[in-house]
Amino acid sequence: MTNFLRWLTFALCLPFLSGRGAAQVAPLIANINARQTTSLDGQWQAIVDPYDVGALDYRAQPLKNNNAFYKNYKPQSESELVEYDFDTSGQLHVPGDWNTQREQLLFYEGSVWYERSFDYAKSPKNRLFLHLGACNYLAAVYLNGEELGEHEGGFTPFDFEITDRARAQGNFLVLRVNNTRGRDQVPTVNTDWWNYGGITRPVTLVEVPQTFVQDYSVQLEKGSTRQITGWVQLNGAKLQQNLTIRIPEAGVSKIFQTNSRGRAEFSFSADLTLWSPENPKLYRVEIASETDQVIESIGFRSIEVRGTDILLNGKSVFLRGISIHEEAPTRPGRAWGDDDARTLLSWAKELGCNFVRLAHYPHDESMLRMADQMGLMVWAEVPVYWTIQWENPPTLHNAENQLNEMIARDHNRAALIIYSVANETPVSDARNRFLRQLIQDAHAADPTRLVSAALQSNEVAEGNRMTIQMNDPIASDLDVLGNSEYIGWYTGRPEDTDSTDWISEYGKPLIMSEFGGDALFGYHGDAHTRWTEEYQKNLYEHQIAMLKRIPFLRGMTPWILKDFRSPRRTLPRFENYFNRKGLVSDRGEKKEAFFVLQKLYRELRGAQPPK
Ligand code: GCB
Repeated sequence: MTNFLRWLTFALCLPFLSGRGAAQVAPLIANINARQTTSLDGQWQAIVDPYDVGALDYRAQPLKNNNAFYKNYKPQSESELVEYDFDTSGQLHVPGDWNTQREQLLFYEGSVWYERSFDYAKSPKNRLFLHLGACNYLAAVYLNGEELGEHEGGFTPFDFEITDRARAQGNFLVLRVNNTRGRDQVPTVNTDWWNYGGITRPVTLVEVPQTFVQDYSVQLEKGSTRQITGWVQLNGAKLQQNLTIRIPEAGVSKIFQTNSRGRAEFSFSADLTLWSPENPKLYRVEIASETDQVIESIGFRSIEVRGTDILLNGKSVFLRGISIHEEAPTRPGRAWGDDDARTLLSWAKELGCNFVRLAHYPHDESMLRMADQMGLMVWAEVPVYWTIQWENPPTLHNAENQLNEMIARDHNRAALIIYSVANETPVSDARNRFLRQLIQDAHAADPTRLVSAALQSNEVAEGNRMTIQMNDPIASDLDVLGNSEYIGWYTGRPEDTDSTDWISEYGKPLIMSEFGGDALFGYHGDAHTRWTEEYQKNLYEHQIAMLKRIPFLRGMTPWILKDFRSPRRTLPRFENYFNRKGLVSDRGEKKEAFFVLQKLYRELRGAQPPK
């Protein structure tokens, strides 16, 4: 079956399955942790369904009878045939990837059905939403035997309104999550990370008033360090309301009115202590309408580009970064929640970082909030990775949707300074058009932040020196250039960096978004023996010497903080399905190269880039 047909089957069976029409994915509710919530995390019943028998009959037609798993049907008599049973099918923890919860699911790609029951007595005055932090990759969601809707994209949150569908007692929620890779998907079939499937982030019931504060932007205006400009969006029947925005510590208390569409736009000045890695100051911001109130922690800082400089709060800054995959620090599987975020970001802090690249897809919201608190600037990314179907309009639509969902969730985080729209994508007219659309979308959704992409530059050999010229047609559209290179690992020897020069005609700042090489922790040898810590250390030393000579370099995020699982990495002894380019092993042990980078970052701390 082609991917398109697979998705079509997945999507088409939905409307037939349920009695009522499907609810839509609701506009995302910002900052759900500040609302009245009930967690649905814990052990869920789970049926592994590699042939999708829970959705399709033996003619591959959508199932409409009680054999459809979302009905959670029980036989009514001893003679009735029902070939599934959630209650006796085993459990999976939510949140969590299924791959690392059962040995036989390590490489599994397909459907798993999840079920859990809950009681919930909501106030009759209020509305109820179901919030899913992330499900990889496709999710179809059903409540009490009726379809709520579906969602595509493995790393962004989505909500459904269930006000009229949930009952006080005996609800059952069923999800079909499918992580089959597809050529037309985002990401596509080919990646260098584990395709962890499942309900990988928390599931939450959110109770809000009839008309509630759905989302807001309270941010410094681009280029300003004291003008706060933003908007508030109400959702509900009473759209025209008085609205108060208070920042008590800064002495701010302002009153606005929302218009007939429930929106208020505002701009006012304030005397603020600015957020920075050295002083990650967060203010308590209170947004109150007549019917609802939300409390947020927001930091205020400006981020701009001037020539080849990146200016944080008006001052040139060098981004001392590291790339991070969303893998748990010291146990197998996807990371989620505050504890994992704190450990991963503490390692980055220990390295001396002021910046992290959250590769290659949106990470859990807790990473962004923890970065806000710990003082780490963030590069956030969508999984437009390698060879996306550039010519396929649904693929573009999907990428745009994932980008917008990421921005909708994170646009109040001071830590977040750069949106990256792509990673190492081959230049073509169709690709350029696709990425230009994403760049435009990011700027339109959030004019205050910078947009970048990890590019790959061309090498031009001249005598015994190598010149690498930044040249990519989309470079002109980006605020900051990203570039990934693997001199000393995939090309040449680490020493080749000694005779490599970089040029760029764009007059823009460059972040070296990747460089590195693999080392197995504890494996030692000489500096030219692959997989040794000495090889990786030597590579870092030579890379750093080269990077210091790039006049327009304003940051780097070497690849990568921690070893991570990848199905592409089959070599026994050294890889064993792990990419070993981590500075820290999969068990949290620091390799020698960690200390090389740490030394550089200690030197650079506080130093200004060359003028
Ligand atoms: C890259 C990719 C990254 C890989 C890395 C590698 O260029 O962006 O996802 O994991 O190289 O180790 O090859």
